Amino acid sequence: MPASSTPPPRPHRQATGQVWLWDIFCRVIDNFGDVGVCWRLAADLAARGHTVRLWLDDAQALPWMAPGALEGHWPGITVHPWDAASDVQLLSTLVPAQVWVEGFGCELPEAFVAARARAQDAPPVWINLEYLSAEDFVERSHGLPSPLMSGAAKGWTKHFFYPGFTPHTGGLLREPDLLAQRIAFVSSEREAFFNKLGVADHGEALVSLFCYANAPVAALLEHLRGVKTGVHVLVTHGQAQSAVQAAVAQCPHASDPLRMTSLPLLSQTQFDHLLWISDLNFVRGEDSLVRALWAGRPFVWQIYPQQDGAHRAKLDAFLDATDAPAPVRNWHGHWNGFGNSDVASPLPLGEPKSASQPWRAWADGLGLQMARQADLVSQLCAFVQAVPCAGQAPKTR
Ligand code: TRH
Repeated sequence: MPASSTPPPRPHRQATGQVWLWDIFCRVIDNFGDVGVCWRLAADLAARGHTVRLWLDDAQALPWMAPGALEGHWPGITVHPWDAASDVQLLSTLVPAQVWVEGFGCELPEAFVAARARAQDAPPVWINLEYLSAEDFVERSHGLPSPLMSGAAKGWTKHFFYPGFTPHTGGLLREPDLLAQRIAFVSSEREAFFNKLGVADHGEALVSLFCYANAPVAALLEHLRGVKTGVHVLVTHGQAQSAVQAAVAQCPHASDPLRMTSLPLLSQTQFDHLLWISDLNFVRGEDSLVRALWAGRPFVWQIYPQQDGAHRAKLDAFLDATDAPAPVRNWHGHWNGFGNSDVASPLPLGEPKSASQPWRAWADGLGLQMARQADLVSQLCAFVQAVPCAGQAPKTR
């Protein structure tokens, strides 16, 4: 199923309160999460009636992640190459935005900032959108101002905005109708999903696999082989498929008698559908963790590995903050290389369902609990609205 076969959804444009023009900046460090989060933010804002310019240093993921994005098929969003933000001639023609979002502290192009400062417009509300974490510092840092002491924007203020899992953070990206869409989808669309893939669905337990190349896939396949009702593993494109190939190369029968399907790169919408129909989701990074949480299905998260091992504290903070039961902690330890016991708990698949009740209850309860928290875009708009200079319509050129 080529990802581009799915036309982009026509976002439902509804202005919910004041709307603004946003400049969102995103540098791709590696993998797909930087652009995945920034695109999702842009699409959610545009669907609520805002207008967004998304400045990207690497847009190569957009054609499959959001078909039509580069062609301007998503109302309210235009995508711009990073270097164009330093084109003074171009900048002189642009309407100044009321809000700037610096994705993951990516540092805006100096020429872009200088051009705005020269124009003597009211400064934008400048948001530094940080990475998602459940660690304690997030609540302490969320919303803090950071006055700029030098440079073209000296005297302006940046504001730190932290996504998070508690009411004292910026919340999680969640489109207004997402949970209703998921409920409608699961009851009717599993067959359509497989038909689009051109793959037969024999009713086995479905496991989606989105992981980094170093994930212990051979051990996972060994566990899945023990599931009596049969398992169909849906392997996402890229590192997960490489990890499976390495496991099978190491042990040729590692995947027998599992059914293994290698997926093409899916759009974000199709990726959500994959998570919604699966019985167990292996996700990674940041954005797919949140999407697995909204899927309400048992999941295992492979955290983005960091050189200094800081990711272990981040993982433990998540498991503590969500009060993860023992089997969930056990598998997260194994899957992330922090296994604190030799024996992995049973996975929440097959029978008896009672054995995996704690895991299912955790996953289901987590999504419901987080859905009671205002979503990130709603909180971000309220935050922007509350900043004194917000909404001052800069002089249009
Ligand atoms: O790809 P990631 O590992 O991205 C990571 C993390 O964001 C991490 O925090 C960051 O520091 C690092 O990049 C630089 O995982 P993540 O965050 O889940 O992003 C994947 C995105 O790709 C997500 O939006 C889902 C999307 N996706 C698709 O749309 N289709 C697909 O087929 C697949 C596999 C992913």
